[in-house]
Amino acid sequence: QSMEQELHCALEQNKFVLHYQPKVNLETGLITGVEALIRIRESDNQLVYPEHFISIAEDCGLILPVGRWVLREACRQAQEWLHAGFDIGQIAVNVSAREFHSQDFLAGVISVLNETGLDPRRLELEITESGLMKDTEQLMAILHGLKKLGVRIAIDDFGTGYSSLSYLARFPLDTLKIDQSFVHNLDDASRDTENAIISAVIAMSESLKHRVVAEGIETKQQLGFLKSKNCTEGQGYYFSRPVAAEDFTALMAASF
Ligand code: G
Ligand code: G
Ligand code: MN
Ligand code: NA
Repeated sequence: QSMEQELHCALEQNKFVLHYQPKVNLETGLITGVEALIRIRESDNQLVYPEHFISIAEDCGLILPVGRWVLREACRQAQEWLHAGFDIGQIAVNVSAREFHSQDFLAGVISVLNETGLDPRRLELEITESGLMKDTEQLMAILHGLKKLGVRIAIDDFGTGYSSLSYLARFPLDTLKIDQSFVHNLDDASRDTENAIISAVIAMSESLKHRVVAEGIETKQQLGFLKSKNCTEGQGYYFSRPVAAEDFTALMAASF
């Protein structure tokens, strides 16, 4: 069976699941947000990870229904946690360039928010730099439309694309997520470069009044370095791997 067939099948038979990873305040360790990450659950309970199917879904167009499912399920789950009294901060959803540029993207977001009753200010959309590379009026209209609703916009994997800072500064963004490669390489001989890049991104987000989130924190040393650079938020295995919804509930219950 081809992956494309498997994706069709996963949609029809409800085989997608979301796992959740916390974003934390690096000073207090408290949860500031939660990122939803998609997987396919096979009939034998094995998980298939997005690296094996997201680019295929993008190529064949199935990313549109898949993305809609992700958005709806993430908003539904966020609303459930909020009703149960857990302050999850924002729920963050990854959005592919192809979804973001589709005609009815904004209408889709509005309809999911209405359906689930989630406060738009609770939603953050993560888009990669390449997703913002088409400088069209339509792109600006979508960004401002989201902004007007109160939905936050984050740039994911920041530092790995080729967009110029002057280009990025024109967009109404809320958050920059420092790509995990910079954080991981802090341990290597090349750390002067990573050090400089991370410092520059943090300085830039301060002056643009954006929030900054460091991704892929795995060690106490990496955490210490980021704190010394006044990085306020982070995410990574050091705090928690992405986990199933019920495990995320337990994690929140334990931290209050
Ligand atoms: O855990 P991780 O393997 O979950 O994710 C790998 C990659 O897949 C990341 O780049 C992430 O942004 C992407 N990804 C995860 N979930 C989604 C999703 O729901 N939609 C899209 N478009 N990308 C996702
Ligand atoms: O591109 P995006 O940032 O959305 O993807 C996040 C990806 O990074 C997911 O695959 C997630 O499982 C993974 N991830 C999250 N934290 C860590 C970490 O501390 N180390 C590593 N190696 N991967 C991580
Ligand atoms: Mn992401
Ligand atoms: Na990222």
